[in-house]
Amino acid sequence: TAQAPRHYQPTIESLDQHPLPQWFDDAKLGIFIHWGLYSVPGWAPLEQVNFSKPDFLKNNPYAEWYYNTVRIPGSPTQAYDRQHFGANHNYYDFAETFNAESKKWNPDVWAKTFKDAGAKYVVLTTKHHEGFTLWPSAIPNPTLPAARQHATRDLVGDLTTSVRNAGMKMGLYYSGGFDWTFVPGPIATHADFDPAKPQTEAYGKYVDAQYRELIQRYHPSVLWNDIDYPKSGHPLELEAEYYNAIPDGVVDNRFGIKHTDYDTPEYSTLKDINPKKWEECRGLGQSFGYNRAEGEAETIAADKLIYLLVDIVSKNGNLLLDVGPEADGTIPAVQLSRLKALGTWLNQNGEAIYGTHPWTHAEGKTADGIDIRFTQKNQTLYATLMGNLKGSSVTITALKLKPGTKVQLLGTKQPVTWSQEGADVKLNLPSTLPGKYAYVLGIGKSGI
Ligand code: FUL
Repeated sequence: TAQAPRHYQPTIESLDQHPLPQWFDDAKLGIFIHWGLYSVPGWAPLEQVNFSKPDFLKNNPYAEWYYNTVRIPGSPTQAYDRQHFGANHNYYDFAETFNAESKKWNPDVWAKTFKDAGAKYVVLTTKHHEGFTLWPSAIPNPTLPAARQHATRDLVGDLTTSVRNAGMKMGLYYSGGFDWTFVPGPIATHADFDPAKPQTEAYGKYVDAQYRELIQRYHPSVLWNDIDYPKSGHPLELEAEYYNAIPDGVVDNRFGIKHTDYDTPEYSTLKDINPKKWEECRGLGQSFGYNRAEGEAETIAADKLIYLLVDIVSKNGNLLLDVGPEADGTIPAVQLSRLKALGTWLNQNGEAIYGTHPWTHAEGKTADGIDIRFTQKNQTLYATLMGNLKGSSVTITALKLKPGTKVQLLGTKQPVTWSQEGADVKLNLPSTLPGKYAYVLGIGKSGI
């Protein structure tokens, strides 16, 4: 990694000098939280995320887009809203309920849940597209009455404290591009995206000032901007100031400028090892915000979730896995069950995940068609077999080991014996396999 300059300047060249902090590369798993006024109705139609579908915005499965979707004539969200809250309901009325409910929340419980899931960092929405801020900002929103523009409790500060006490890094999401209190939209088609980005001087100042407030108050380890940055604002100055204040912080690629510490595919993974660090974000279902309509069937299965993480890490990515809590901070049981399965698996097999690097290639297969993902660390190559192993042996195709190479199944003490069979390696497995879903072979690398 390059030597960090002592002082960053507001230019792309200077920002590009920022080395990727080791902690972010090593972390592999973060928890994303979408929590806001939309958590009160907490509803969206059960659709698959697919931005290219013509009616995507009318049937938007992202529950955090509630205030937008509700204003698209004929949308299922509009029908839901009328049925539950009446025709004359104002979305920002939810502020009262949200402020009352979120007082019940215990941030230490979240921090423990995320830590137990194996996460090394947390990213919280401080302001989503709706414009409501999760901290009592001193920078007034000129478009809303004070009681409706921000949380009365300092939710950002309280979670930051709990997350740090639990030994994780704390990051902050902020929607710089859309703010429906400044330009309400609605955004009904893709053509509405650009005109919905507020560009006034006042909005640029507002965003610049709120970001500075967030940095000064909470010293975030991640600035996760969304959509874009207002043209009337100063993203280069902001990022330079941020790095000068927090040299081991990271910024994402959604500030509308060329510089980034990492790329952020959403509900899509990269197909091969990417030299540039990346981070996939997605919900446990098809929404980031809480959607009460989602249950077991709509939530990613535990095995698929583990394969997703393993696949991403083998290709130089992190997974920023989103939970959508209810207004009072309750994380739905179906989401908790997935976090628990992930944590249990990582507790046994985390050695093959945390602090690893991609190998020469990411993917492999067993002779009976089970997918393998490779990672490496120090002197060990890790082969994660993503499926149920049958029988007392397994063959990894197209892998050559030197005689005497030590192989171990993570979660067991006994060494695994093996034989080279032409281009393939046949490994003899213990009679009972440890854990579930995916099995990791640690292969002494000096032997490859
Ligand atoms: C998107 C937003 O529109 C979604 O609501 C969500 O916040 C996701 C992480 O980024 O662009």
